[in-house]
Amino acid sequence: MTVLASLVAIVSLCWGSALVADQGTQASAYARESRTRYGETSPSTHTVVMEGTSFQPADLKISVGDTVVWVNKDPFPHTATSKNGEFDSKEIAEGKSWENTFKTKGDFAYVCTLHPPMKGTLKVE
Ligand SMILES: [Cu+2]
Repeated sequence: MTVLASLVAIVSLCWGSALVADQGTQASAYARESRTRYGETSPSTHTVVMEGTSFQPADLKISVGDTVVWVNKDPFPHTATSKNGEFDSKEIAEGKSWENTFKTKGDFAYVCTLHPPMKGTLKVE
């Protein structure tokens, strides 16, 4: 083998391993991206506005792990109190909010204990 041939052999060996390493990096980067894009969706936060003595939206569907924030825009207090005792905001003063993260599935009917006709439903699935 000539010196030149050896050099070429060495260079192509290095080149080859560099290419393999690069492909590996790209593959793991792609895997990371795929997980983010196609895997379990990250928890989200939903807002229910309390205004005009009503919940808006009155009916809400969320996923397990999501958070709901009740925001009181009325000039008097409200509550978000589930009928089965799963959650209770207690009084949310004017301009204040209360949030809860839901970790179990279920259908929850809730009311404002201060204004019983003020009703909502929350579906956690
Ligand atoms: Cu109320």
